[in-house]
Amino acid sequence: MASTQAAAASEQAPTKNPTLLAWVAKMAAMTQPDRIVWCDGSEAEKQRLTEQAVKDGTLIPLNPQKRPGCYLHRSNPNDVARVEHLTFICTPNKTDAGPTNNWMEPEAAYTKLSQLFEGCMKGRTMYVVPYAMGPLGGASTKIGVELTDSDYVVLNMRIMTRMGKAALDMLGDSDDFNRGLHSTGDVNPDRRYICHFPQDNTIWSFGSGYGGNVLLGKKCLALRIGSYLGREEGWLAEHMLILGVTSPKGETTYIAAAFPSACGKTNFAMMIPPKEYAGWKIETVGDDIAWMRPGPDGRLYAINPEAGYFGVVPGTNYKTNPNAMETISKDTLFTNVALTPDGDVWWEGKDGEVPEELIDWQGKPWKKGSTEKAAHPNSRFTAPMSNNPVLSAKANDPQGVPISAIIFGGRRSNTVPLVLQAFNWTHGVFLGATMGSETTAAATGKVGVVRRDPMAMLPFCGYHMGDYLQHWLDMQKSIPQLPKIFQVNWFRQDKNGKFIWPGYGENMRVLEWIVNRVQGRVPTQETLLGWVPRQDQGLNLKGLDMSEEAVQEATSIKEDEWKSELKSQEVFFEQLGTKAPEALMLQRKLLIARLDG
Ligand code: GTP
Ligand code: SPV
Ligand code: MN
Repeated sequence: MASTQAAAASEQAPTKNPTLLAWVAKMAAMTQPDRIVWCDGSEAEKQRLTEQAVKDGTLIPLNPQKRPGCYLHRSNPNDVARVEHLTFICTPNKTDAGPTNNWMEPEAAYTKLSQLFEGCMKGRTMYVVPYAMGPLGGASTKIGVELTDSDYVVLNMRIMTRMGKAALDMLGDSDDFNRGLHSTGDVNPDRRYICHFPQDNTIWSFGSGYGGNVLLGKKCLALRIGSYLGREEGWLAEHMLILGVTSPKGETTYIAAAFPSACGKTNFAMMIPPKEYAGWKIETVGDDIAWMRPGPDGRLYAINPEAGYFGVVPGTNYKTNPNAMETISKDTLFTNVALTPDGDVWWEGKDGEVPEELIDWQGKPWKKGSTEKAAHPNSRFTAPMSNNPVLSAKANDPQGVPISAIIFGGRRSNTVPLVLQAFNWTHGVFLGATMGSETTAAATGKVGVVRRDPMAMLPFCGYHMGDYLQHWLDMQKSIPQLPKIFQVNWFRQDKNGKFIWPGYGENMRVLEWIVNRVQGRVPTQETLLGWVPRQDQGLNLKGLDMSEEAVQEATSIKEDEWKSELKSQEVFFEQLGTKAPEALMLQRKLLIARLDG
C-alpha cells in the first residue's frame, strides 16, 4: 500500500524535489488517501474545486448578482475559532516553549498524532498545497507545503497565500520548506490538536476545519514557527497590520500596529479618514501579520507575508469600514454568517434594516428579534487583497516598507488612555510587553476577560515569552534608525458601557499625531506613563462629535487604575521567572517610582 502511494505521489507530481516527494509519500503512507492531487493554483483548478465543494455541501453559492463569485461555508458548530488550549509547541525542553504555551515532547506528540492520522484520509483526497508566505522570489519569503484533506482549506489557502506552481518553482530542489499536515478528521474537539515542531519546521493539525487552526501558513507558520525562526535569524514575526499614510504634501509614513485578535487591525489598516482630512490617504500593506527585518539603510523593513484577508465580519459596514465592504463584494468566501432569502449574506452590524427572516450561521431558520445571533461573532470573510480599493502597491514588494512607528493597542474598557508615546525603545518594548486586552470570540473560551497579551502575541509566540521579549530588546542594536513606539486604546467605555472614542475613521486623528511625532513636528507633554498629546498643538479634534469631558475621559490617566494594573503586570512577569528581561524589570521599577513619587 505504502509503496503504491509513494509511486502515485511521485508519478503525478509536478516536481522532482526529492525531499518533498519523500515527505509526501511518507505522509500518504500514514494517512492513506484514495487520491493525491498536487495543486497548481490555476483558475481551472479553482473552478473544479469550487464545483466539487458546492456538490458536497461545503460551499453554498451566493446570489451572483449581489455577490459575484462568493460562497458561504458553515463550519461545524463545535469548530468556530482558534483553540488555544489544544495548540502545542513541541520542543525537546518544556522551558523552550515557556510558561505561556502548551507543550508536548516532540516524539510523544508525533506518536500521539500519528495514531489519529493513521488511515484518516481513507476515501478522501490528499491535496498537496505548495505556497509562499511573502512576495514570490523575495529574500524574506518562506515556502510551505500543506497536505490537507479539505477542499475548503485549499480554496482558502488559494486566497490567503501565493499558492501553487509558482511557489513550487520558487522552492526548486531545496529542502527548506515548512512541512504542514492537516486533516479535518472527524471534527471531534476531543481529538483536536494543533502541534508545532519548530526544530523540524513542521506543523501537524488534526480535527479542525477552521481558520487559524488549519490555514497553516497564517498563525502556525507566519507567527509561531516564524517567531522561532525570527529569533534565530535576527528578525521579527509579529501579529501586526502594516499601513502607509500619505499626507496632502505627498509624504508617506509606514506604520505597523499590533492589536490582539478581533481588536481592530483590519479596520485600522483600511481606514478612511474623516472629511476634515481631505488629501490624506491610507493604504493597506497588510492586515494581520508583519515580518520585519533591518534593511541596508538602517531602517526596519516590513513585509506582509499574506495575499488575502481572513477578517472578522460582524461590525463591518459602510460606515465603519467601506473599504472592507468593497473588498468582500466579490470573489469572497464567507464562513458562519447568516443567509438572506435572496441569497445574500447578513451579519450583526451590517448596514440597513435587520431582515425579517434569515437562515442563521448554523443553517437554522432565524426571525428578527431573536435573542440568538444570526451570524457567529467570529464569522469571517476570506478575500483576496487585490480586492482592496486602497491596497498599497508595496504589498507585493519583496523589499517591504520602512517602518517609522510601531503601535501597541489592546481592548481595554478602562485604565489605558487613548494614545501615548514611549520614552524610548526599551520603554516601548515594556509597553508592548505589558499589554492587556479583553478576550474576544476569535478564540474559544470566555469573552471580555482582561488577560496579559504581550505584543498581541500571547497565542502566537512559538517559544519562551521571556526570550521573545529579550529578542525585541536585542533588536535595538541591529536597527540604527529605530521606529518610535506608541500605545493606543480605542475601547475605553463610559459608565453606561458605551465606547467613549468613536473609533474607526476617527482614529485618523490619533494617527496624524503619531505621524507628526515621528516627523518631529509637534511638541508633547510628559506623563507618568509616557508622552501624550498636549492640550494645545495636540490632537486635531475639529469636526469631531465629542464633548470636551468625553475627550478628557478617553485620554485620562487614573492612578488608582494604574496601581491595580501594575499588580496584574507583576503576575505576568512572575510567570516568566528568571527569563523576565532585566531591562523590563527596571522599566517596571521606574514606573512604580513615578507612581509612588
Ligand atoms: P483578527 O483578524 O482576529 O486578528 O482581528 P483584527 O485585529 O483585524 O480586528 P478587526 O479590525 O477585524 O476588528 C474586530 C472588531 O472590532 C470588529 O467587530 C470591529 O468592528 C471592531 N473595531 C475595529 N476598530 C474599532 C474601533 O476603532 N472602535 C471600536 N469601538 N470597535 C472597533
Ligand atoms: C486571529 O484570531 O487573530 C485571526 C483569525 O486573525 S485566525 O486566522 O483564526 O487566527
Ligand atoms: Mn489575527
